[in-house]
Amino acid sequence: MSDIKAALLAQAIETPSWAYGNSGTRFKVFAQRGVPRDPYEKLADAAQVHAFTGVAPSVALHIPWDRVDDYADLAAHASNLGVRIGAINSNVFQDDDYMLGSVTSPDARVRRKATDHLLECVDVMDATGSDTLKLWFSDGTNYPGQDDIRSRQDRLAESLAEVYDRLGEHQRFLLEYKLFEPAFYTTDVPDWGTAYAHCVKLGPKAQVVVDTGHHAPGTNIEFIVAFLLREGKLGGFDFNSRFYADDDLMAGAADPFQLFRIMFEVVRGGGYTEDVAFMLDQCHNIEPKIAGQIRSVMNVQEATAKALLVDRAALAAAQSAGDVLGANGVFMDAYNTDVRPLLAEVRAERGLDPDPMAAYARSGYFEKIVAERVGGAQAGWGA
Ligand code: PSV
Ligand code: MN
Repeated sequence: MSDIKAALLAQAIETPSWAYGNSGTRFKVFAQRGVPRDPYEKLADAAQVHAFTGVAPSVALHIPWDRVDDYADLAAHASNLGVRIGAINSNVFQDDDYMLGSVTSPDARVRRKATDHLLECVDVMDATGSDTLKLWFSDGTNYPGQDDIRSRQDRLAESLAEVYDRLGEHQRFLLEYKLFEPAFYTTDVPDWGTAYAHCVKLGPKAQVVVDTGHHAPGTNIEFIVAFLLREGKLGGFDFNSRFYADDDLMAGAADPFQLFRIMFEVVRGGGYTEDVAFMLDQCHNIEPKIAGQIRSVMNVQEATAKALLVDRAALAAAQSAGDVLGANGVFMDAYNTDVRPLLAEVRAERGLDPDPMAAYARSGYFEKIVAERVGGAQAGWGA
């Protein structure tokens, strides 16, 4: 048990800056009280999640949503708050120029502009000390015949190679795939296989990131995780929950069993190290944001604890004996264990309140930011 406790204490779950800003759907972005007005305030909120859970020490930025004049100053601010800058997320999907694609656009000028933005993100990594660039492309087409599918792959490969060459010794990029949206006919990086093929060709600093919301319903995500880990190509996760499409709901809220199965493959595949980044990519459209992040972090912790509890020796014995029901029983025993007392103990051992949700609610932080953050423009999806 002490091994499991040590492993749980060592976990690091990265929260996204954009989770603290206002968000919504294409129908309506709802404004909530106390929401940050700038990246500095987003970091302050993220630091609360770390303060109460002890396992959320880094914060992902999204450029240009988190653009500031002085990134070194932003990194110093993070450090003063007890957190650090995590992955830098590029954004080549919110500019009129990108209507027909960014790095895969048929227009060479647009491709240049998009690649230059990705290179700018590496500059931000240099200035903040971040070691991870996250690339997601909304590129694709809406109609058959609209553009040449294969040429778009060539353009993608060309841009990725340029960015890859710009990476420093301790930097890497994670290529994210997504089945569809906003493109509805073809998407240029629609699945893990496409992302994997590009990353293999580029080399060890290119890895795949699995956003749990980016698959067709029924996809066996843990198989993808097992496969990528075996190939040394799993760079990390964007955890979130989905009921229908890319819903970006709280991790572990829709299907905690799936999250457990994924975490089991991570543990089984030796990915429970710093090399695989456990990031959240979610929005809190209708629930309070900081508390929503704390809940999500706790959900990931619970899935992790259950995955660590699987009796691997008993499982292997049942598997090699062909004992189908026995093996499934070992697996389900771990899933059905209530790990909340164990996690409460782990937190207490770290000097934290065993109940982060209640401790945060008692802290008065929410009331403080509601009172203080008046005036200015609240950060929202897109800023
Ligand atoms: C795209 O849907 C995505 O998952 C990418 O990670 C983006 O950068 C992020 O969402 C923005 O919320
Ligand atoms: Mn994502």
